[in-house]
Amino acid sequence: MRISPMFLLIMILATGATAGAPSVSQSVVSPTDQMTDPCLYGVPTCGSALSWLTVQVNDDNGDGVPNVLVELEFDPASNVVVCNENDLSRTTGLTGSVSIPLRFGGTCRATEVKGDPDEPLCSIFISLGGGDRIYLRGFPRIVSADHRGSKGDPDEPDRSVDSSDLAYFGSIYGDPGNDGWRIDYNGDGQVTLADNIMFGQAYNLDCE
Ligand SMILES: [Ca+2]
Ligand SMILES: [Ca+2]
Repeated sequence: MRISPMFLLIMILATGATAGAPSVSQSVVSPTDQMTDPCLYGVPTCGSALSWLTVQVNDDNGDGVPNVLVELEFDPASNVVVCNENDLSRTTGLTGSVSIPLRFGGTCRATEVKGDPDEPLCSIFISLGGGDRIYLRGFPRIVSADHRGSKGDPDEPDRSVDSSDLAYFGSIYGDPGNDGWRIDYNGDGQVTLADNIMFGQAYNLDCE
């Protein structure tokens, strides 16, 4: 099923946790909290260790909050294509940590979608249960190695990384300009060999 990019939510539902309530400032989202230009990097593949988002849910004392449901939610108005929606819900373990595979194609930039650079459209929220939800993180970008399609619409991601994506990647890599953000996969604010290597690791992978 096709889901478009723009708005990302993580809902964390407290389910009988013995620690305190989740804290926004004490929780840590990796690797995006360590990035200069934070982004979610998706690789459309099954069973790959290439790209994960790890959320360490802590309470006000910095102690991990176990048994909390963390859920990624993409805004239907975006054009991110997810491999399997079942990936998007995971529960924190005893230490309060949960890792979610970022298995999707497509690209999103909040400022392109709504034209407002101050509006954090690609975001994470924590739900504390009982219908309460609080904002955790915002991402200005969602990127992936899947830019173009060799099946169906050639201008849309198709859940696989092949020669059409390589051609697109190469065209930007040679002259990043204003499109450089689309292939800055590691979120360091630059297009370098490191991004090229990440693309190479994703090449020939798909959701099957
Ligand atoms: Ca593709
Ligand atoms: Ca980079």
